[in-house]
Amino acid sequence: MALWHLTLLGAPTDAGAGVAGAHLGPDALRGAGLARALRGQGHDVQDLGNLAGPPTPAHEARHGPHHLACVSAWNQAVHDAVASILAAQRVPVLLGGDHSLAVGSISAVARHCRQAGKALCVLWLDAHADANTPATSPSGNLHGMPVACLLGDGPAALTALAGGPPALQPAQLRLVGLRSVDAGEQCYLRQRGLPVWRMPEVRALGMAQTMAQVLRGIQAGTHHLHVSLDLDCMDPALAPGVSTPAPGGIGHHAMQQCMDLLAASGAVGSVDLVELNPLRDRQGQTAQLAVDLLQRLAGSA
Ligand code: B3U
Ligand code: MN
Ligand code: MN
Repeated sequence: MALWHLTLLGAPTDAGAGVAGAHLGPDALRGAGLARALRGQGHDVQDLGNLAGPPTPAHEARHGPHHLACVSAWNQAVHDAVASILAAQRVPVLLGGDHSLAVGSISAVARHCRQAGKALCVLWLDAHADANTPATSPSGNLHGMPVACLLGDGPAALTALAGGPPALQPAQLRLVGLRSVDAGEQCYLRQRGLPVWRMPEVRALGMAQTMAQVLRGIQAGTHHLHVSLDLDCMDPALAPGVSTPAPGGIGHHAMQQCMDLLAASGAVGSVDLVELNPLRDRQGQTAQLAVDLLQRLAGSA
């Protein structure tokens, strides 16, 4: 296994979620010993601390997605910070915060890959498709829209972060673990031809076979694999500390296997660790699990 030069970056906001608490995620991950655990494996770990950004407004705007200005400000900050980390040849690990922040991080990764001549693939581990647009969203919450934003469909303040063309094309994404998909999202996934492995399929194939399909054609050296890990992909019995739990998720062993296979690919170049909600956690069990998973994802140096 290779030594990773990791940079942890906290984005303490829950402005994209409909439930309060994800803003406490970065510090809960630190409290669970994230940096220590990774250093213990031999990795070089830098922690930039938490980004600054606006507080989540108490009231929603009457029209459009909730807290768009606030979410955009956080995403701009995340974009700029992730771009600097990548320019320094380090692996950014974004500690969320809600999943809307992936627009900023992945937009920066996409720009970086364009410049570096690397093929980008994004693994989206999630119970949800996060593929609503403002027109289809049943909630108005922006953490349900980042996939569409990254494909160019969403509020301009977010889609523009990629700096020109959309950050991603559908074939660059792989969505795994889905089991809560809205009607509008179903249409969107089909229309855009997004590669999806829903829970029944993951269960039927097993994680090893699922990941073999997900990782087909991805090679260390030519490819940059971004892992966007929404902790609600796991079963809530295992990982209760999330804002929008959905039963029937990925189990402990399968999740560990998934991380091990990603580590073995040698292609992981950036990570989002999002949607931890410490207010819903039980004795820090979800935060602890997240630390364990990130350790496996980085592998032993
Ligand atoms: N699809 C729903 C629920 C949801 C999406 N992402 C999360 N929850 N975390 C929505 O609000 O768009
Ligand atoms: Mn998500
Ligand atoms: Mn989710």
